[in-house]
Amino acid sequence: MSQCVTEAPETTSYSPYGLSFSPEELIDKIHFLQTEKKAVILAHNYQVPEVQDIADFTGDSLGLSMEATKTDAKIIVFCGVHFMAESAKILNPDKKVLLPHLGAGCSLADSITPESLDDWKRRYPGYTVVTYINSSAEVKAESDICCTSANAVAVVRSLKTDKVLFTPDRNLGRWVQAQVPDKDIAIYDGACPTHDVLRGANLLKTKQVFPDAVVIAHPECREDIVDIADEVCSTTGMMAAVARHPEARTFIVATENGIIHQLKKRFPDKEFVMADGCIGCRLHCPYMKVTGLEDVYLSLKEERYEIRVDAEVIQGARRALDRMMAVPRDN
Ligand code: CIZ
Repeated sequence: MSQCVTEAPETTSYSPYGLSFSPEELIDKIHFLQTEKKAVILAHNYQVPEVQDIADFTGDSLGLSMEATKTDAKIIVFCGVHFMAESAKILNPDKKVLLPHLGAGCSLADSITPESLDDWKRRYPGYTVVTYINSSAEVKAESDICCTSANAVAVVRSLKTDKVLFTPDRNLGRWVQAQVPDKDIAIYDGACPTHDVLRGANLLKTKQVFPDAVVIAHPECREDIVDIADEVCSTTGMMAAVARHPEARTFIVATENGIIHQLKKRFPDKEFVMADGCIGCRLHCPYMKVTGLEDVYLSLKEERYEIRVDAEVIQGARRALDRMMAVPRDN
């Protein structure tokens, strides 16, 4: 098989805005504006390395939004995708939340709308709706409770009811069903194309090259991947999972390739290999990678693109998020 490259992919210096600042100049300008405007910069674990490196906090979407609630920042620059910035707005309604690039969407979040959710609710009357955080504010507002990949099992277990409608990720839903077999879980038919593309055969080939490696997989991966994995967890859970294996030198990682940067920073003496056996060319989310340093700079400078969520929607979505936050996380 083709040999693996374990480094996170390098990014280019191409400027879509015709700016001619060096990366160092951009970083200085970002820090200057950040201080001047009392802004906090949040970056998801899947962002490009240079954006992760200028952030005040890196992590998963919920962890980041919670961090923002603890700061006195007036502006939140959310380097992630749209639904994440919306969650930050829902949890921080009095702060200005900026998404640096409008192209930062999410196919999984787009796979469910309030109308399609209504249709599923009609098909499963009386079922409690558990909605993954990868969803729009409107869909959250129509749900009973939210979950993340770090607490999905705990959220479903915490429910008094045995009948659950899990949306929108079918792989995460199937993983939850396997952990909570006593509940009847109807599962919506959405998936993250970045995770769903990986197959067990591909992972097994990578394992042949690194037979002693510990396999860590995100629960958005398909069943044949999580069945092979030694650890199944959220991106934040992956940091703890590596720490749980001090004897291991190499880890095979089945999630979006941006995580490698954070893992290598925290565990510089370990080796991280993408599960697809290359630099993660398949495990690469195009939406997570649209945001560069120039977008962060322009976002701060021009206070663009502001995320606005209707007050009634905020109220409904907040209720679903608050119910979730009362449940302790799995990993
Ligand atoms: O909620 C998040 O941040 C997502 C989508 C994944 C993760 O595990 O960090």
